[in-house]
Amino acid sequence: MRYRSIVILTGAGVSAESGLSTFRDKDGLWLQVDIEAVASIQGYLRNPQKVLDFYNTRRRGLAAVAPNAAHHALADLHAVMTAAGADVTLITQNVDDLHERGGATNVLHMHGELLKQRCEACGAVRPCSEDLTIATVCRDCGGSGRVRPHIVWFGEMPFEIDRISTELLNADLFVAIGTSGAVYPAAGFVAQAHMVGVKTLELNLAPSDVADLFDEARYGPASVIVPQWVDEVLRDA
Ligand code: BV8
Repeated sequence: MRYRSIVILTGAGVSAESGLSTFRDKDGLWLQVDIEAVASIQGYLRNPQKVLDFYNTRRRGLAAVAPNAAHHALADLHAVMTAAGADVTLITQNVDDLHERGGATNVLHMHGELLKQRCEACGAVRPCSEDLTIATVCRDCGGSGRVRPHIVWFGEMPFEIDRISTELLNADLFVAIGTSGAVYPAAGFVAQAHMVGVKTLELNLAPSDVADLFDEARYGPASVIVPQWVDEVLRDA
């Protein structure tokens, strides 16, 4: 089938084979730390340096990993389909930069990015490659103690939700890749798509929490099943 508008949602599973921990698998991040203590606004207000250190460690970890075949295949899909006049919207829950390093452009990071910081005092968002501390000074307003990771914590509104809803309404295919379907509103996108007749596909290592809502599903490692799926789509492009 020739698609004219594909919306893709990725989760931690697409970066797993690059060496980044997922959250809810057997050795996942949320089994190693108290999720509320390090990924919620309450945790940040209670102990900001603890939260900053959690993200400092993950930001430093990016230097040791590289994009895998799934990241590269999704970048190729976007490039070829847009050149053919179709739309591909790549939404990720991931805060790493592997989609970009795999060649993707216009990635929509709905949960924010490890390599960006935001000043709570003036709202300025800037690139962030160094560790943040509670003494970090904002280069825009000069305030200190208010610079945080540009990350969406539990209880905070994800970015670009309205734009995502519009893209879902106008799509003819919604694909979820490497996500457990445990976190909302992202886990609700398949239901939103299904309600308006958009075809839905799950590409994952194992069935997600919302697997039964998908029209079609393929299971296996992302580095194998994503390039296979992209090749099929591009054959019909
Ligand atoms: C909000 C920060 C509203 C960044 C994250 C009760 C019911 C429903 C909802 C709620 C509820 N109580 C509270 C809520 C809301 C809450 C929520 O959904 N909680 C859940 C836990 C119940 N959601 C929120 O708080 C969101 N905000 O709702 O705001 C609002 C409204 C008005 C005003 C203000 C607010 C905010 C959600 C974002 C939170 N931030 N992280 C970071 O630190 O990284 S979420 C966290 O989970 C990560 O960001 C991650 O992106 C996200 C989803 O995880 P996955 O990516 O799916 O990873 P996971 O490990 O779970 O799964 C990996 C999958 O990959 C598995 O399926 C596995 O099989 C697969 N896999 C593994 N290896 C491979 C593979 N697949 C392929 N190949 C492989 N090799």
